[in-house]
Amino acid sequence: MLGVELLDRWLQEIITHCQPDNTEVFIASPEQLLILKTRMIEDGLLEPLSGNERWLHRSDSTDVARMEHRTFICSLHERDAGPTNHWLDPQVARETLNGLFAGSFVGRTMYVIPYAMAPLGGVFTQFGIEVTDSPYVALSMSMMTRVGPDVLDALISADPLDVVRGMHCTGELDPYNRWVCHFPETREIWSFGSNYGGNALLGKKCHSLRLASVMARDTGWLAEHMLIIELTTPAGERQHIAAAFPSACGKTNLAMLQSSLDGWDIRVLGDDIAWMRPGKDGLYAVNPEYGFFGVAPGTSEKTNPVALSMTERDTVFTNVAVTSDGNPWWEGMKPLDVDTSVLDWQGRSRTVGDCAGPLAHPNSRFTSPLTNCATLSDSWNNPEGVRIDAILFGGRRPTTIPLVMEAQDWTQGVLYGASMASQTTAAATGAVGVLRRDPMAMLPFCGYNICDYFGHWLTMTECVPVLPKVFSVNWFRQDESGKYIWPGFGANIHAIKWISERVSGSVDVETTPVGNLPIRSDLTLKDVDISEAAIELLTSVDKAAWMIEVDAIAAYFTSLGETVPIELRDRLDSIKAALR
Ligand code: OXD
Ligand code: MN
Repeated sequence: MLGVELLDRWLQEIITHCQPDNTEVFIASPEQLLILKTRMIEDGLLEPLSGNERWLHRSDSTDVARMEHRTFICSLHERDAGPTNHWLDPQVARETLNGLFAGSFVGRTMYVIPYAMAPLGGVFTQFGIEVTDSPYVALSMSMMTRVGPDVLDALISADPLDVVRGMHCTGELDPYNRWVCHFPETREIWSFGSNYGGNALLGKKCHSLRLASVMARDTGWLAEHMLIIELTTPAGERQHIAAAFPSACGKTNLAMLQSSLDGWDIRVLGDDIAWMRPGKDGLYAVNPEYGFFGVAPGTSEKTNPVALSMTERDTVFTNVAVTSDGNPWWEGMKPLDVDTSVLDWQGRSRTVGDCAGPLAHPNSRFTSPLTNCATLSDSWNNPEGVRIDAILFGGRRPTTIPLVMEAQDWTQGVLYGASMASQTTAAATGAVGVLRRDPMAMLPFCGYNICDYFGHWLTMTECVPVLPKVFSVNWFRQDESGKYIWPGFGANIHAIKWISERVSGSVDVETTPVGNLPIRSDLTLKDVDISEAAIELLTSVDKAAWMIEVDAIAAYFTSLGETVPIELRDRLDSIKAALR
């Protein structure tokens, strides 16, 4: 039991250094959950809402989103963090954070949370331990990751060097003294000064993306910011799609899309993260998470009825508004009368029509277990994963990028991912609505040099027997007045159907230098309220706009430095030449 001894020594060092009043190994047993929730209610950290096991948590008003400029990759060599990450010398990081952690748990309980990412018992399974002084983190980790006696037993038998060790302290919640540090060489995460989402629930972005992407580079697989869905065609064929979109661009909505087309069915496996490994006949994927941490505003009967009904029980809401009858409310939900009184996300008494800003925070969230979802695929807990047939890359692009197009080969597919761009959202602090490049939607989550990451994607041709087809999608085209042209949401099934038909080889394409476009008559567009002119715009290539786009991508690659793979640069050059 060398593993237990090593992990125990690590925990003892933390106890000596951080000095908690008590230590509790948290395996989310019913008794532990009851005590935890009771304590949180007493301390004002949790409020019961109406309905079955629904809870509200309010975060500090300065701690409402991921903070990318306070997130660091502490690799031994600066080059390994690359041009898109903030690098911090690991020794400096350790010294600084050791200073902050010293005595920081005094007067508090230290929760030790052994967790697993991915279904137990397969090649994908990984273990981690998060140590935290935050009951909110303990509760959320028990919903977002696999926690329990079986996980603890399996973790104890795992190689301790493979176990990710995460240390989290709420600290003073000072935004200027907030640190989310990753040590890829030792598989450690040290997080101080935040108690929100991806900053504090270390199994999510920190483990499953930033550290896992490094492990994936080293051992030949992919850790990606992608949803996974399962599609059943009218012919009964099952296909699986993984799709990358930046934060708050509709991944949860697409994952829970309900088909309005006869014979087509969609099930969800995950809405945020996909781990994908070469398998016997393709690329196999699992969702490492155990719950959904969805953006609440905009989730409605129209956009995502599945998510809405999922949140009717066993759900923790963070930073939403609350109606006088104890129901959660957010912008986009059924409108309330203008003089209805509600408590806003900070607990202030307001009226709906008071024009004093949003009632729910734009990045307010719901946390629900996967098993709450009525459209969950029956493969969700399969340790082997599912074989991916198509990969989608998409962002918020008001111009240029068509509704859907297919890459002509893997290199062009990687180019789609590497050149992705999107208007920024409230999921991270900073300006909203600014177009920025977000390669593979991994800009904030790739734990190593992004140029090496592109190269790693290109090597998949050597280890995956049959590669998925790659597509670019864009639900966010706007007209001159800024109005969205494509209705999105339920209408996206038409793009998905075309993608599926391309996978099964039943429809042809129109070939262009930037990719393969649908033949207009193959897009059935039943019940979609859209003009012919708009469809023409969404399914054609504007050469002048694309010349500008290609130059912008080239400039972006130049800004990343010399090591962007030559295959991608050459491909861009040949697209440019063909557009002339
Ligand atoms: C998330 C994010 O919370 O991407 O999933 O920010
Ligand atoms: Mn995400």
